[in-house]
Amino acid sequence: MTVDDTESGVHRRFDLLQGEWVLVSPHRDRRPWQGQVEVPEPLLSTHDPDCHLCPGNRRANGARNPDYAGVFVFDNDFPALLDGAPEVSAAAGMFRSEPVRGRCRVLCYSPRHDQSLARLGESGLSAVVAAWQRETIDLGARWRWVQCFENRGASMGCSSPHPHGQIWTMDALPTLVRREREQQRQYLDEWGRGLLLDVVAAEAEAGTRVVIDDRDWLVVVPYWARWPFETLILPRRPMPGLAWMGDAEAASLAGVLGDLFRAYDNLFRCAFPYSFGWHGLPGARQSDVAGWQLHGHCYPPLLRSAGIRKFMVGFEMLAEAQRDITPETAAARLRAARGPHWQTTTDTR
Ligand code: H2U
Ligand code: ZN
Repeated sequence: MTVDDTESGVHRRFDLLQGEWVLVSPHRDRRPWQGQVEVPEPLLSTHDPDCHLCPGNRRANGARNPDYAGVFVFDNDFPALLDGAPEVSAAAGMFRSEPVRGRCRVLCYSPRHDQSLARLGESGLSAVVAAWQRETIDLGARWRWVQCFENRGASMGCSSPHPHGQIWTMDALPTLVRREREQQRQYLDEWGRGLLLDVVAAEAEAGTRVVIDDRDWLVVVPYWARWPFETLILPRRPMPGLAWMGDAEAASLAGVLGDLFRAYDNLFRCAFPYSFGWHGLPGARQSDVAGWQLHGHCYPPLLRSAGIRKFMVGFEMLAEAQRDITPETAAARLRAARGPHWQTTTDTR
């Protein structure tokens, strides 16, 4: 089956990075929808006196934020992982457990409450890219895994509209990361080449799933995407993690991210929700490096409009992931949505 005749045919695609099948049912986004409709994000002011993340404001634990001007990084006041002596010991057998340590940080992208990756502009985005790189290198000296990520929008469980992401570290490899490491290792053993470098070459040649074709980066809706408008951000050269990225690549990444997140916002003319994050090695541990290539995953839930999202429930929870439009259609729609942010012409702030 070629890519072109998949629009009408139900089929499965294999996710080489996670080692899982994805069911593709292209016709299914035409089914009637009388279910939940997402509420649009409200218009935001540049500063919100009640926001825990705005400059000069008090956080939930009473600490006061500095009057910061660029990015601002602090230790999460409600961390999911703790850096102290473990309070539990390992247990073997049926009910297996192990202690885990880590540190959680919060990264505010901008002092402006109404900003977002889509609207930061290149200098603002460059500061965010530099912060991801700096934090990863600093934290990577101590921790086995450093996870930079962002949940954007109330529908993704984001707790505050202030533009921010999070950084969690762990002294173990998280489950999904371990799986991707095994897949990349296996591919290297079998083919003698890096999986994601081969994906870059194949996607660039096919072109149908490419969203942004930059000199240093390629953004695609991956062949095996689960979420309707899911994208994968890939460096064009071997690059195990953010620490390996050069200045020119960091600058082009800032441009690429602005381009991508504007396209998302433009697609349904809304503050497009998503979970986004980097999978990159924090340091040069030899055993982890084999075949590993840095990549960014963007998982946005919206399907048909600003109000109608894809739910990963039922069959997806019990059997396997299923998508409703083809990755090729999604990529074409994202390509068409690229350009200036839809609010730049109507925004008078
Ligand atoms: P999310 O919006 O993705 O939940 O991230 C916000 C994080 O900021 C969240 O983990 C932290 C929360 O614990 N936070 C603080 O550390 N201090 C605060 O005063 C508010 C929120
Ligand atoms: Zn704020």
